[in-house]
Amino acid sequence: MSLTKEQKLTLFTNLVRADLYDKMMYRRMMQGKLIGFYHPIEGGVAPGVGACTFLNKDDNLNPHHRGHGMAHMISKGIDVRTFLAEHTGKETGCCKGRSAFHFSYPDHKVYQMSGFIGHNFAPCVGWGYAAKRRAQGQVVMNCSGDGSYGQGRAHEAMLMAQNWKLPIIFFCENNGMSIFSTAKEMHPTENISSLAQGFGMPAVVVDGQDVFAVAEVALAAIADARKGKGPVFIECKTERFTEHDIGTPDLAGWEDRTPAQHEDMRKREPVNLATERVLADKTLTQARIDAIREAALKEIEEVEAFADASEIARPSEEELLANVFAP
Ligand SMILES: Cc1ncc(C[n+]2csc(CCOP(=O)(O)OP(=O)(O)O)c2C)c(N)n1
Ligand SMILES: [Mg+2]
Repeated sequence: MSLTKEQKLTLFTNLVRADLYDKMMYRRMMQGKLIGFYHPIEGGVAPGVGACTFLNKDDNLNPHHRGHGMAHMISKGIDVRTFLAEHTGKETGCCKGRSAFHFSYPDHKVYQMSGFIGHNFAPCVGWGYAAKRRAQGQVVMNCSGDGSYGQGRAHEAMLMAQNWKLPIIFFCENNGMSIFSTAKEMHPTENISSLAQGFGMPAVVVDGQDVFAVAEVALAAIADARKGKGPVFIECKTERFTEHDIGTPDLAGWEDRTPAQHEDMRKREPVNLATERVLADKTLTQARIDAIREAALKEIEEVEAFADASEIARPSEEELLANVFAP
């Protein structure tokens, strides 16, 4: 499935936005302006954009925790002002600033952005079952990392999804690491997607640094799932350029790599790769690329101003005590 010029433009714009938003989040965390944690997405921004840019608003999305799902969710169309306000602990946040980074966007069928690894598999089966019963062509984009596929519930979910031909895309963002453990230590096979074979589920491995390649396979999987062909497993080979989360030392993988390996990894930076592509195939001119970047920076300025000017989250005593069990 080859992409149209319009599709490439949309993907490129979302990629640039997601990358710049990540840099803003990193900066704000270092400035002490965010509550909770931040798990940077630098180097791994393309899979979320490729997977989610062409989802419909009423498709279910389980976003990956890296970047707190920002690449996924801005591509699906959430209002980023409420994303940043949430992370800044403000009343205008999507969950009124109560959540740090465990939040939701029910209007966009993002019912959980969660840091609990593997939490997504059981609900995704439920959403997939509901989508199949509704028969309106909705799909479930179920994103998670290589780390989550060691969990039993991932296997149960794949079994049920394939058995019942549910419209679920098992979208694995394999950056080769789970905090301090490498995927090589955790998985006996080179490709995590080979797990899908055991369930007779189609699987594809894609270069996760190439947003256009990811989008092509995602579009094909979404189309098949909408037609009722059942689940598909997509494995994106991607990277994590930074520490796991800001403040956590990186004891395996990242620090163990030699400077030369680091340099090699960074040669395949997704925004640079996409820029080379759109210039080479004349999808965009340099002037247009500069304008996209400028527009994204302006958008970020406005988003930050909104979050900074908003009221600090102050739950009332009544709210704090509601639903608290007291014997
Ligand atoms: C159930 C559970 N176990 C352990 C953790 C601690 N933890 C947070 S992120 C993470 C690694 C996740 O690795 P992966 O799924 O590959 O995503 P990545 O962070 O590499 O993008 C772990 C083990 C957790 N959050 N939840
Ligand atoms: Mg990982």
